[in-house]
Amino acid sequence: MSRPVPRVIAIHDLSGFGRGSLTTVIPVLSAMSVQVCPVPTAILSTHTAFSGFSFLDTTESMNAFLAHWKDLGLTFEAVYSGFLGTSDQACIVREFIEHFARDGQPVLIDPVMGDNGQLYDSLDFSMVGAMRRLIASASIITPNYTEACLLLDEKQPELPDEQYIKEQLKALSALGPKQVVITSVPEQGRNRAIFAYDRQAACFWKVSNEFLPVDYPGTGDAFASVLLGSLLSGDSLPSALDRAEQFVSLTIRQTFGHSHLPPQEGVAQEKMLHLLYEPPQTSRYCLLESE
Ligand code: PXL
Repeated sequence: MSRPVPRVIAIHDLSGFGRGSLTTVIPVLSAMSVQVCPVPTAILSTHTAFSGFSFLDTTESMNAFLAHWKDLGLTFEAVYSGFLGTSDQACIVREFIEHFARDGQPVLIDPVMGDNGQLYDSLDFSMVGAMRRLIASASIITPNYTEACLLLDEKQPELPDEQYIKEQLKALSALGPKQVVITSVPEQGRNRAIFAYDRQAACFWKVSNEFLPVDYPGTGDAFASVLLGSLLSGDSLPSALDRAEQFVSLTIRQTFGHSHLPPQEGVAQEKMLHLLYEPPQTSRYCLLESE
């Protein structure tokens, strides 16, 4: 019998302060009527943009979750991974995928490694190779522009043209995932854009967003979570992009207006979750010319 709500395995860290990873994934997907079953990859006092964070490696408990969930015969509608505590954990994520997505369930891998041309503190370059191998098991990936360049071992051109990004999308798809989304791509006028590619449909899509002079950690986690929730509800890839972009942009604008709030604390997502109860009211995506 089918379930009233889809169930997702969410393999991300739990950071106690500074919104992001599981403290974003759980409320966002729950608001979209998805049951989240978390597998913490590490427990941190804050995300890594704060100095002095504590870090507990939970690799052993990931193995225990996997074994127990297999014993229980649990089934899930998707597997979703993000920030990993160590590069060795990529093998465990692959085991979750091999067991729990063996009937073709969607697998979204957000290869969380860095932003603005830099790796996050706590990670080293062994994570790049591990993520490159892991995305072979994904059906969809959502790197930001920095992560796309790391995965492809490319220098990061400051202002890539559309052709360059299309080549990146195809090259990443050739590593395994049939759908690829690259976020935070720099554009003229300091705007950022999201590009996407669907290999089977041979289509490229783009959604641009307006520049604000601030970076909030955790917005990539919100983006990927809304995207997955939207796809699981039956939306097309471009509609899911729209929905994720609108949620993140509106949440950033709502937070940015309160200029006294420290950006490290993340976006005021709690005020905006209600947007996820309804489909979006507008659509802005563009279909780009195919090759
Ligand atoms: O939002 C990505 C992310 C996830 N997990 C941890 C992080 C970050 C970004 O800074 O530090 C622990």
